[in-house]
Amino acid sequence: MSDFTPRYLADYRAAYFSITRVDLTFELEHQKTRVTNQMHFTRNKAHNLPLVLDGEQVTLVSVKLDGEILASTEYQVDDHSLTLAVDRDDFQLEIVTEINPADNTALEGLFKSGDAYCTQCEAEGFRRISYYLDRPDVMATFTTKVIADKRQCPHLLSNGNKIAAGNLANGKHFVQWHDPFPKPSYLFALVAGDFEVLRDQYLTMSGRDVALEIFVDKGNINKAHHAMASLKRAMAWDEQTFGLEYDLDIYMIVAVDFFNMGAMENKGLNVFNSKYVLADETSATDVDYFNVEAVIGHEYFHNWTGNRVTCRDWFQLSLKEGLTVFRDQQFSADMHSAAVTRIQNVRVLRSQQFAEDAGPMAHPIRPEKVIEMNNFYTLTVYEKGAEVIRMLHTILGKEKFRQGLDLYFSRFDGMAVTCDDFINAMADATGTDLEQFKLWYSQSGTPLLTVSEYYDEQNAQYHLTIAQSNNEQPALHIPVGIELITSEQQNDAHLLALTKAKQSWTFEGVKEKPVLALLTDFTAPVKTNFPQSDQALACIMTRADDEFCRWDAGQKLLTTYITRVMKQPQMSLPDSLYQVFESILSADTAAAFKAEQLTLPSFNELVDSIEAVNPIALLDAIETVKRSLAKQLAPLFLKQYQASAQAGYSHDGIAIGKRALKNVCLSYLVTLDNHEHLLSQQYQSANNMTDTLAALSCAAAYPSQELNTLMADFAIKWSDNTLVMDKWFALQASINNDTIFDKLSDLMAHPLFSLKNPNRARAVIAAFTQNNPRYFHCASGRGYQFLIEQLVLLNDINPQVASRLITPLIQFKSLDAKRQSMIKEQLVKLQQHDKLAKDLQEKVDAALA
Ligand code: 0A1
Ligand code: ZN
Repeated sequence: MSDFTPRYLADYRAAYFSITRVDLTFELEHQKTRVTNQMHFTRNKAHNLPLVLDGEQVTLVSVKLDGEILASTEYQVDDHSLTLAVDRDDFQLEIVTEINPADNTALEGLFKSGDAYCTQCEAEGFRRISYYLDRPDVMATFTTKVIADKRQCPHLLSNGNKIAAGNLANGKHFVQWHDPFPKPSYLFALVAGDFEVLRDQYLTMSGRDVALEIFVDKGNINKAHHAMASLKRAMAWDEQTFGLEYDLDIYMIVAVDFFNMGAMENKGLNVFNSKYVLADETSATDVDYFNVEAVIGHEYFHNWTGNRVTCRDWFQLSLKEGLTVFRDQQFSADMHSAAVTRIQNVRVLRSQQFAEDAGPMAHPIRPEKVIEMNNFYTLTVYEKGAEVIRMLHTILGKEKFRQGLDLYFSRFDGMAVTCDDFINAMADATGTDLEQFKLWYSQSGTPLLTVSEYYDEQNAQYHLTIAQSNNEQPALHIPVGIELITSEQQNDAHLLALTKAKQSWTFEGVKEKPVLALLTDFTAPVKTNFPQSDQALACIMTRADDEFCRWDAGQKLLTTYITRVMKQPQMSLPDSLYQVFESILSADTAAAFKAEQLTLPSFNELVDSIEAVNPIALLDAIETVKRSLAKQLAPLFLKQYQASAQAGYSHDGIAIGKRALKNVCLSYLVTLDNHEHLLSQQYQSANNMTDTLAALSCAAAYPSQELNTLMADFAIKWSDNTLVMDKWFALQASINNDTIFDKLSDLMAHPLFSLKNPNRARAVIAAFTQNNPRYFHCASGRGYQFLIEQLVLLNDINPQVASRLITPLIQFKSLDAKRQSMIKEQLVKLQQHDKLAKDLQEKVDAALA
C-alpha cells in the first residue's frame, strides 16, 4: 500500500491481534533516543495471518520474540511496517528502535519543544516512536520508564501514576509510570524537561483527592493560575452536569511552545500549546482568557468522552470530538453569557465550516475516505459534529439526553466504539427512533431551508411550509425552533421536527399575521432562504424572546444592505437602518450582547453566499456600510465608547462586556477622519491587553503616521514574551496598505520568527490570509503567490501546519473567474512540486479535480 492510497470506512476490519500490556523504556537523547518496547500479544480468533505492525521514520535496532532475538531474515521491514509470521497465540515481543527528536520538525511522535522532550501521538504518531498496532481499537495498559539527564530534565512525565524513581549513573535519573486504564497508543504521552510546577488539588464528588499539576517554562508560573482555576471549574461542572468524575490520582498539564494544534487529551497528562495555558492580566486579552478556559475544559472533558470511551477507528473521530466540543460549548455557556457564547459558535460555523462543507474537501462528520488522517481534524468533524450532538440535545431534551449519555457510558466504558453505537444508546435509553437522524453522520454539505408562509385571516390560521434541500440527498431530521410574534403579550414558541423534503404546519387561533423568528438558538446547522422585510427583521430584533434570533435578524438586515451596496456602491442607506442601529446603541441591553449586535457580518461570513464575487468590492461594501453608520451615528458611538470606559481593570463578565462594546464602538469611530487620536489615546492609557490590541488592530486597519510608532513601542515592551509577540506579528501581517508585502518579508526575517514554530508561522501567514483579505485577494495575485511560497517551505518542515494554512486557497468556488484562475495556476505549481507531503497532496488534488 502506498502512502497515498485512500483508506475507506467500509474496509474496516477488527485487528487480528490484541496488545494487552506494553512496557516502554525511553533513554532520552537529543538526536538518538532509544525506545525499548515490550508488548504482550494475543491472537484474536483462529487465523494464520502474520503480524503487521505500523512504524515510520524509526530505525529498527532489534526484535525479540519471547526473549529470543530474531535474525533480520525472520521479519520484513519497509517504510511503513514490520511484518512477522508468528505461530503462537500468546507471545511477548520486544522491539528496540532509535529515533531523532531533535530533527523532528513535523512535531509528530517524539520531538523537542525548546529544551523539553514532548510527544504527540494522535492520530498516528506513535508509529514514529516504535512499531505498534497503531490504531485506536487496540487498547493496552502502559508502563513507561523515562531515563534522562537529571540536570537537563528534572521532570520526567508519562501517563498514569508514578510507581518508581531513582538516580542512575552518569548524572541520569529515571521515573516509571503506570497507567491502569487500557488505552490506545494515540493517548500515550511523555514529557521531559525543566519546568516550574503550579500545584493544587481537587476533591471529587465521591471524596477522592486529585493532585493537579501544571508544568510551565520557568518564569511563567504566575501565568498558570487562570488555567488551574479553569480546570477546577471544568471538573466541578462535569460532575454537576453529567455526573462524571475524574478517575486517576493525578492530572497533569504541560504547556509547550511548539505544538501543531491547541492541546491534546493524553490520559492523565495533557499537553497544551502554551497559548491555551498562559494568561495574566497584562499580557492576555479577554478572548485569550475565554479560550484558555474552553480548551482546558475541552481536554478535561475528553477524559470521559474520548478516553474512557474511545473511537473504534479514525472515521469515528466525531464520536469523541463532536461530543466533546458540544460539552465545552455548554461549559462556556454556563460560565459566561449563553447567548453570546452561542452567537460566537454560530459565527465560526458560518464563516468557516460552511465554506469547508461547500469546498473540495467537504466530508460528512463521519468521513468515508481518508488519505491523510491529520487532514480530518476539521471544522466539520469538530464544530458541525458538535451541532449534531446539540440537535440531539434539542430533540431529546436535557433529561433524556443525560439518560442517553448514562447508558452510553455504562454500555461502552473501556471500549472503542462507533458513532452508531452512540446514537443507538441515545435511542435505546430514551425510546426514540433516531434512524433518520443518523443521516447527519453520512451527508456532507449544508442543508438549505426554504420557508414560505401564509396567513389565513378568516380562520385565524397561520400556515408555514419548510422545504429542505442538500444536493439531492435524502431528507434529514432537522429540529427547527420558531417563535411567532404578534401583538399578544407572549410569543408562541415551537420546536418543529422537519423530517420530510417539504413539510407544512398549521397554527390555529392566530389572531393577526405573525412575524416569524426562525431557527431560535440556531437549532440546526443550516442555511435559510426566507426573505423578510426590514420591518419584520426590526420587529424580531426587539420583540423575539430568543436572543440568538434577535441578533441574527440584525445580521440579516446588514447582510441585505452590504450586498446591495456591493452592487450599487452609490446607493444611500435607508433611514430605517440608521434607526435600527440607533435603537441598538441606545437600548439598555447587556454590553457583551450589544457588542455582538453592532459587529458587522465578516467578509468570511458573506463571501460564500455571493456568486463570482470580487472580494475587493465586497470589502468596499462592508467598509461603506460601516463608515456610513459611523458617520450618521458618530455622537452615539462616541457616547457609548466613553460610557463603556472603566477606571480600573477587572475580569468579571460585566467588565469584559464593556470592553467588547467600547472596542466595537472604537472600530466604527476610527473609520471617520477626525477620530484617529482616539487610537493613540487608548493605546497610551490602556491598562490591559484587550484595549491595547483593539487600538492597534484599528491602527492596522486604518494605517496612519502613528502606526509604526505604536507598533515599535509595543514590540519593545513585549519582546521577551513570545505569545504577545505573536499578536504583534499578526497585527503587522494585517496592515491594510500596499507596503504589506515588504512588511511580510521583514517579518519572516525577524529574529523571533521561525517557520519551525507553528504559532509563529500562523501568526504571520494565517493572520495575513485571514485578517488581510484586501491584500490576500489583491488583483495582482501576489497574496496567493506569497501563500504558495510559504507552503513550499512548510511542506518540508511541518506538513500538518502547511495543510491547515492552505485552506483559503482551496475554497475559491465563489470567487470571480480571474481570481479562480490565478489560484488554480498557483495550485498547479504546488501540485507539481516533487516530494509534496500527502497532507498537501490530498487537498491540492481535491481542489484541482
Ligand atoms: N484531540 C485533540 C486535538 C489534536 C489532534 C491532533 C493532534 O496532532 C495531530 C493534536 C491534537 C483535541 O481535540 O483537543
Ligand atoms: Zn478534542
